[in-house]
Amino acid sequence: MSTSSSTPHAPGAGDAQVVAGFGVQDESGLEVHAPKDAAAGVTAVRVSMERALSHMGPKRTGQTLLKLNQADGFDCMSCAWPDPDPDERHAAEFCENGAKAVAEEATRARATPEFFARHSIADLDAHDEYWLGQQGRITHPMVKRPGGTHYEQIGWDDAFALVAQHLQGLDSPDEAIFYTSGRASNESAFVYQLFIRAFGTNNLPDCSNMCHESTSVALAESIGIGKGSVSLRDIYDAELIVIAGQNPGTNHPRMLSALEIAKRRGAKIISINPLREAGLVNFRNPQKPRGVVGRGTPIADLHLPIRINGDLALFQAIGHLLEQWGAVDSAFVEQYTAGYDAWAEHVRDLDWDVVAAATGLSREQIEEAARMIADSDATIYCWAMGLTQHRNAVATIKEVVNLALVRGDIGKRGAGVCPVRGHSNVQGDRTMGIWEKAPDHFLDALQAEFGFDPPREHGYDTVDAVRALRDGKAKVFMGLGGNFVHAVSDTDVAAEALRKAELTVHVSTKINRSHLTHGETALILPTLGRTEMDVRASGPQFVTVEDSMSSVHASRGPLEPASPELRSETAIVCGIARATLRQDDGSDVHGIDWDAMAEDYGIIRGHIARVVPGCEDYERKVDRPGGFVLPHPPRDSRTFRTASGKGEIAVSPIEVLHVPDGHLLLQTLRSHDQFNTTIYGLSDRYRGIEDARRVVMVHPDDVAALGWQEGDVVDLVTHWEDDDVDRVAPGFRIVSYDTPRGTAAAYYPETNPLVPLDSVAEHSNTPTSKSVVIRLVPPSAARDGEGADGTQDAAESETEHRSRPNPEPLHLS
Ligand SMILES: Nc1nc2c(c(=O)[nH]1)N[C@H]1C(S)=C(S)[C@@H](COP(=O)(O)OP(=O)(O)OC[C@H]3O[C@@H](n4cnc5c(=O)[nH]c(N)nc54)[C@H](O)[C@@H]3O)O[C@H]1N2
Ligand SMILES: Nc1nc2c(c(=O)[nH]1)N[C@H]1C(S)=C(S)[C@@H](COP(=O)(O)OP(=O)(O)OC[C@H]3O[C@@H](n4cnc5c(=O)[nH]c(N)nc54)[C@H](O)[C@@H]3O)O[C@H]1N2
Ligand code: SF4
Ligand SMILES: [Mo]
Repeated sequence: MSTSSSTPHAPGAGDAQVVAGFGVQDESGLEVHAPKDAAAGVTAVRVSMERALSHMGPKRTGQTLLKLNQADGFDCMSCAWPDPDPDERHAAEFCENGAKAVAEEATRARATPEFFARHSIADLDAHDEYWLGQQGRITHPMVKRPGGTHYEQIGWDDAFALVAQHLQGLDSPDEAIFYTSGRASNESAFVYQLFIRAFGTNNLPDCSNMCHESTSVALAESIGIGKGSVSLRDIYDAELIVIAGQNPGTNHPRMLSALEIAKRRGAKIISINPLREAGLVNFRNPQKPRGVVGRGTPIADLHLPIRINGDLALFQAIGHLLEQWGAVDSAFVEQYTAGYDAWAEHVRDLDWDVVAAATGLSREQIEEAARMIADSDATIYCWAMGLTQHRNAVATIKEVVNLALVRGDIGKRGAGVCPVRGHSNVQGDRTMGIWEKAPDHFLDALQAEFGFDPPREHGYDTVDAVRALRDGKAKVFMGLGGNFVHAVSDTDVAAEALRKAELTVHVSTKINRSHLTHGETALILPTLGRTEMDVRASGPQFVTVEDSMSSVHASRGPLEPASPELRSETAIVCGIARATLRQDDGSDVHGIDWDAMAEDYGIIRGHIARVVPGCEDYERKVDRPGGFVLPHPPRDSRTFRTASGKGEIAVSPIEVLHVPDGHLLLQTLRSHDQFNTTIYGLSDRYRGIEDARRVVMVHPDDVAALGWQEGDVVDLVTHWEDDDVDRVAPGFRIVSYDTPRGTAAAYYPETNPLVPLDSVAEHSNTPTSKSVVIRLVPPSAARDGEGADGTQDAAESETEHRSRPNPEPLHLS
């Protein structure tokens, strides 16, 4: 065992130090280095190529990467960052994490029926997400029958009949839940919501409920549309870009190329983040000599190391200063907004002590940011999960919009609001009607097109879906992509809920935890991915997607499918719909021709053109290079379809999250080597953390003040007063890290057991994954054995949820 040094792990700290030999998990190989101060560069290129070659081999690597994000190729399935105009694209128009996503999908590994015969479900469930993902693409439809221990092969028609039989047997269509993850194409999403509504429910939870729902709610109320108002061109033209609660170097890497262009044209950048994320410090563009051999491009001009959840207070303090300085666009406010006076009165009353407590920032730091905003004639506000996953997330985002509105930064070149979406087509899925609260005008259009009366009552979102399964109100769960049980909060509760289902159905590319946390009967329906050719009876098909900036375009996969048995998501959904809604004479209840849509996606696009606002003439517009941009009234004409017909400036009280002594405020975030619940590897390169995921990053002074040392193994415990349960995520190693005092960070999904199901954002019901109050306690092994300190606290409460430790260390030695 190597020895540890307790040198604080802060930027600039020295060479690599190996931390091992502590506590109960010394077999894992955690390695801690100083965090990087630049993102991308040649290492990113090397890692992309290594990953691609090892998973796909040279031929598939060439076939895929050269078609990635090209106008005649396929859309990157990783994040929703937009592509430059077709004439501005490079031959290699992708990033390291795009290449990893492609490699993960286009891998040569296969999980065949023989594989499932060799491994019982219990056996598979003993492995971690990384191992599961490495087993490769699922090749055949698989079923687990009641009482069965293994998944066995099943034919497609039998699988569809099985789903139909369960759905038809329900007392009400509302006993079924249909989840969507944001990788589904517009075509598959459209037929999916059509089927679900034709079946008779609005139970359409999606990953957005856990992601940017707070954004959608806040923007819809403030500016009348739940989407961002900027284009890539605006980013290039901005004078100032504010990036709050987002880690683009890892999660939207090509955003750095856009920021680099903006910087070189004179833009300033403010980063608001508890962590000094590498991509926000410096970008080494591998496409440019300065990124390969030079010093790269410094990104943030000002970094505000905000305390977790301090953003509402920060933006309000900035509003206060702008109002005080008279740095308000009065003409814009007068003509286009409502609520200014009440807001001005509210922010005039600001209490700087409260701001200091909430943000952990000095008044000078906040004034510097406000001055930069006051001096800019075109500011863009970008944000992601660091703002959306808190109790007050909707209020926080409205406060961001307030700044854009009082400065006249909406509907102006180089300015606007820019929520940066996660999944590559999460925004498109919503546009296509994947929404448990779809508005009446959408349902009216559906009715006019298809002649049936869609249900109007709102359905379950993700949190309500778990509650419904838990309480026996829902009996069938279907997921179009995603890994529901591992993505949603309160893992133990969610797993128990899903296991109560009579039927679980997953349309998936690869094995994941949700297949192993199954209902009495369970189906895995393997599907084509974006990298693959989709040939139907009418010929080769393409699909369409919408990026974070409302640009819609076509995607065509270049590869032979991973198995001849695979079907497209669209064909699978149509198959289930046909089987479920078929009458005795073989016709569809509502006369919908599912077979025709499955064979020719052009027919679906014809329906989309007539049902979805802004999609008129869809077929022609999507198939031109670069596609088209959907209308956005505030951006296009400063038209606000809100209650008042104007941009609403909202008033929100600041509340400071109370963190008792001896506790920390934990955020759960992504490493550089994962896509949500898919774990590509164990390297969080930019943060200098290698070969381990069960780590908790804590400020060195807090580590000492709490009586620990770096490398100690602890359990993370949170106490949720509402149910008086201690939730425990066991076995995390402490890494000293430059995060504000009193805060901590650890990876998702390992930390999901800590987020109580009922701990959600007000108005959006999004789990509060970025503000969990925790204690570090001695590991359960020590507590169970000797009653060491901490035992008392954990044992006091009535119940304790202890999540099964992820068996990761086995794979780390
Ligand atoms: N490679 C890769 N790409 C991805 C994904 C992936 O897993 N891997 N996931 C995709 C998806 S679905 C999404 S939604 C996006 C997510 O993209 P991000 O939102 O960038 O993802 P997170 O890792 O959750 O990072 C949140 C960031 O917010 C900061 N933060 C946390 N709490 C606060 C706070 O209270 N205030 C402020 N100001 N900052 C805070 C964190 O330090 C971190 O930098 O990425 C998408 N792209
Ligand atoms: N604690 C905590 N929890 C979080 C978050 C957090 O920051 N912290 N983030 C939340 C966010 S932002 C999100 S978006 C959710 C993510 O929630 P999900 O979208 O449900 O999760 P993913 O991990 O993206 O789903 C991965 C699975 O999708 C399947 N898949 C991959 N490609 C395809 C495809 O082309 N078609 C089909 N049908 N299936 C495919 C594979 O089987 C893979 O296992 O998690 C949320 N949960
Ligand atoms: S920025 Fe996002 S969409 Fe673009 S290549 Fe990278 S991962 Fe893919
Ligand atoms: Mo997301």
